[in-house]
Amino acid sequence: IDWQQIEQVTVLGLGKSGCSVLRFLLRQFSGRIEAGQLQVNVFDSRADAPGKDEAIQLLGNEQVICGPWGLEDTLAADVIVLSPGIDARDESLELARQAGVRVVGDIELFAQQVDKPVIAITGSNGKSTVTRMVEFIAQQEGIKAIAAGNIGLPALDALEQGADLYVLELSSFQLETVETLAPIAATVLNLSPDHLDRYGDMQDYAAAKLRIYQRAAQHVINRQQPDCQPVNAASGCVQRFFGADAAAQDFGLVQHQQETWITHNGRLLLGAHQLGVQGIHNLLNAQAAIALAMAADIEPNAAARHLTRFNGLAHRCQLVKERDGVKWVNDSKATNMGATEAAIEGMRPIVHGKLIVIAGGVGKGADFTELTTALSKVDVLLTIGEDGPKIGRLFNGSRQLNDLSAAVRLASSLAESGDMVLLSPACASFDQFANFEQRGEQFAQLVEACYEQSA
Ligand code: UMA
Ligand code: ADP
Repeated sequence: IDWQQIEQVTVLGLGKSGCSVLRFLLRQFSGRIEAGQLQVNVFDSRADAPGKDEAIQLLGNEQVICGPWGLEDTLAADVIVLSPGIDARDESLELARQAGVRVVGDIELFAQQVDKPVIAITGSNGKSTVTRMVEFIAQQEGIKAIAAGNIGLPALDALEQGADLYVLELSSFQLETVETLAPIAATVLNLSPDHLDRYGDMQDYAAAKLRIYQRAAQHVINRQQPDCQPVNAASGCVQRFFGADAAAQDFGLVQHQQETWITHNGRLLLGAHQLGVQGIHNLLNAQAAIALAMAADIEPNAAARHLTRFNGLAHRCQLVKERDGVKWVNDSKATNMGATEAAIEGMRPIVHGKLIVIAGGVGKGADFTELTTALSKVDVLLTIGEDGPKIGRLFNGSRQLNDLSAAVRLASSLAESGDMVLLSPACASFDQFANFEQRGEQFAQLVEACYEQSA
């Protein structure tokens, strides 16, 4: 973007990304903005947009519009900076694009400014875990690394803080508007149905994710998922592969003395027992993180050693209570089928009694039949939320409850020593909760309350 030529920027959305974009524009162009040479307008369809007060403070009342925008607004801009939560297929955006208006996101603005290496991570599941793993490995090596993007800290705010390595978690929405991002390494960890309310089909969703590979110097590739493979690679691009199979080259998994091990180039690198996170899916996450760190010149042996001290993230298969032989596991971050499938597959081998699963919420257009195989490994299924019944239909004898509290109480009355109760909703939370964090925290509190009452 040749900013000297730009006279009007329209920022759509006043959440975290939108506010970070406003702060960025004011940092970069305060002179031109004050002189009236560059006009910045911002829209948010919510009357009580989260960033409204900050935006008014930064831009003044006139420039901040909380209410719907129309074609005349999008056509008036030279550049539109779109928040990821806003559907880029919106007609007023489509027509503006056709009329020559540049439509970008915060990540593209970041890409045009950043002068330090970037590692970029996407996938349907595991993004946050791998992002934190890479950040942790790099920090342990003494590199000033910051994790940003979809993980919560807007990329432009991270840029303002300054780092020597940016580890970006990117969603398909963010990738839709990325053009020039050139990471030192990029990965699409895996693909399973998600966000199908925003995409025509899986191909559209995959195409958005695969954009991450476009200008990456190194590709970290899931060997076992053909739809995750980059469409093409520039000459000189280094490709490293990972997967749950045995592999003579790059990263694989083998059984050795009754334990699963990650191998690198055929040699044992890291045993499952040495990792603080459980399940095959986390071994794949570790492989990807080690492979990505190699692009920052970190030796696989060193990266693996650091990962032995990496404790998992909250709300991802997190043990929140163990009492009277019953394990309570919070996997509230499982907002799609792939995550719940991984949780059930990962937990089943370590549960000697019943596996009691609580699922349901907002299904985002998913066809849950793909969960049938995983659900066949479950002993009791309790469902909640608007799409709970869609999941319940796949399981003989499932029970739909009014809310999480009722589900926890019923689970508690059913659970005996050796059992596990796993909250892994396969759904978004916003029908009954503010977000997945609140759902997970409530779960932990409800579990505590059960034991307090019975004490
Ligand atoms: N808005 C509109 N019209 C719409 C939709 C939204 O005006 O049609 C407004 C909302 O009223 C709100 C603002 O846009 O005020 C919210 O913007 P946003 O939904 O793009 O969210 P941000 O607060 O900017 O947060 C975004 C990411 N959110 C989404 O992609 C939905 C955050 O990821 C990310 O952490 C943050 O940028 C910083 O980079 C969250 C997420 O849920 C965790 N991501 C999805 C996921 O992981 O599945 C993709
Ligand atoms: P994301 O940022 O992509 O949502 P997280 O690391 O936050 O990923 O994990 C989200 C959910 O997916 C959690 O329920 C977690 O247990 C599960 N999960 C993590 N890694 C994987 C993986 N590689 N494959 C499938 N599920 C995974």
